[in-house]
Amino acid sequence: MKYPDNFLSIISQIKEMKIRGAGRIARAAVSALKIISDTYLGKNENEFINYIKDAAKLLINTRPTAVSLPNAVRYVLIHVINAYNEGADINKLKNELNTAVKKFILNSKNAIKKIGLYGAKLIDEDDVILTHCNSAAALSIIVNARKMGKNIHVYATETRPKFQGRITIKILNKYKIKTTLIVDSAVRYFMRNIDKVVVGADAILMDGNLINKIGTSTIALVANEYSVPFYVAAETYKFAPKTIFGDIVTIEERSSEEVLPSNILNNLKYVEVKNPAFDITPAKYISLVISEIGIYSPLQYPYVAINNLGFSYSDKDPWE
Ligand code: RUB
Repeated sequence: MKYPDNFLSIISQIKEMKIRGAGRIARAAVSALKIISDTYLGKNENEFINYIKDAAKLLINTRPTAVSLPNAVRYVLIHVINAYNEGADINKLKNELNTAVKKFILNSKNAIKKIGLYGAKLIDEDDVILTHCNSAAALSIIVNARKMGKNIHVYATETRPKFQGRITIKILNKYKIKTTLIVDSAVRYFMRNIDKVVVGADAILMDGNLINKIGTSTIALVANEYSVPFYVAAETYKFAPKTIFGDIVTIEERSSEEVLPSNILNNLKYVEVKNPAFDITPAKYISLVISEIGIYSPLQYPYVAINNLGFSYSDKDPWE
């Protein structure tokens, strides 16, 4: 079956990182499933389910690391497949899908707000906060601390090679938050000035380890060296449920072009470029995880997150 253009456009925008950040990717993915449902004009329930499953596979293959994406898709699919198994007709299936999509998006936005409210309480007057990349959840904490009237200063890394730090500084500037932009390699140089590190999450694994933008683990190590608290802002749908069954989360390796243009690289016969987009921060370097259902140690977080995912997890995915 041919996919609608606006669905394909979401697929390419996620791949090209025009839609990026784990939470935004998840919300875009469920909106893409709604497009598939809305544009299906047939009346065959079985065909509809297969069409949705195929679209789900395309979506989850756009970027491999942020588990918010499969979690969001899984949430919607499980609702639709359960209704199908109970004999729902095509209209009921579409209704189920719409309701699940709306609910996921609403819960996701509310989660970011709550993380901001809880996390801001951990920020003190005159704190200097370091953040990395561009995370809506981490920024929610920082912006809320400011809205609570706290005088804060933020150091933001530029986050090579895609410079997500430039998005972060624009948002901080909009909220009139004093900000210092630094190159990624200056993190250790400045750590003596920092009171707290706040970052987002692409995935949190069963052992409490965090996967986030490349460079996060180095920041955590340096924070540990300087005894600076390292906080992770993570909605519960950042938990990777399949790690319970031994699955690993793949670290995305992106094009060398993002680091060095191929017209230069092609002339350097002995040079290669490696461009992993994420790295793994061991749980022992994480002070606290701030989620929408509370603040936890990294080792408690997986247990509370699985109960809040809104679907029963198994070693098989609903699109398989
Ligand atoms: C973004 C990134 C963010 C997390 C959390 O990477 O690593 O820290 O996704 O973001 P990329 P959020 O730019 O490669 O997608 O809190 O907004 O979900």
